[in-house]
Amino acid sequence: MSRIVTALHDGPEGAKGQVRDLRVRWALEEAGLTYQTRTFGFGEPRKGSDLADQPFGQVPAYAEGELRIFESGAILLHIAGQSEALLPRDPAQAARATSWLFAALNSVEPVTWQMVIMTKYVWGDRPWAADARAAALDFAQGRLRSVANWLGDRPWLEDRFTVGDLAMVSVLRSLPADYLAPHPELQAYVARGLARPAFQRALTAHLADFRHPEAA
Ligand SMILES: N[C@@H](CCC(=O)N[C@@H](CS)C(=O)NCC(=O)O)C(=O)O
Repeated sequence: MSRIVTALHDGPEGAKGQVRDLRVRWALEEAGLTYQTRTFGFGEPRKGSDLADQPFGQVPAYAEGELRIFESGAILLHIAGQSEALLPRDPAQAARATSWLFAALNSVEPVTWQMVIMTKYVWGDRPWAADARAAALDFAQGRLRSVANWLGDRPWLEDRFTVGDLAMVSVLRSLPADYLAPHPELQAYVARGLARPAFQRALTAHLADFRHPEAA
């Protein structure tokens, strides 16, 4: 079965090591599934490739045989469905893992990455940016506190590592270090996730694609 993940081979400062193909690669590595990548330049027109049919023109998109999927969350869920390493067989446990996948991408990522980073890098020169950033930070810290309280001293969000942790760690690791500083539980949790050999393999492959623009 062929599997292809779209990724970027260049991008703005800070994109390297952060683009969301990384979480898909991580899931594939955890599941022990092989894949190839197709890379694009940042903002490069992508017409002419069926994998460019990501409705928002973004990466990652994913092809598996004839199947085409977009949105990192949907891709993660699809991959997790193929591997007990990511999704427990027990339906109740699988539902909990799925809940955390959605929580990471729906309740945490928009308020942390989108709001906080947008007010700094994207809207940073607007006159209201500083106020918006302070408010966004405050709100985001509330969400981080909720995750930290849930986690307590447990290693993972539920009884074992699942795709929910993969998504949550992926979201949290993208934050500037000082955002996590008030939450040692989250710092330890992220460190645990990043120490997984599958993440390290995924990161190495992600960085390798960035280092070789001619690989497109
Ligand atoms: N909600 C989407 C967000 C995808 C996204 O933001 N992709 C960014 C990289 S992380 C992108 O493609 N940016 C480059 C571009 O739009 O050309 C997902 O989770 O897949």
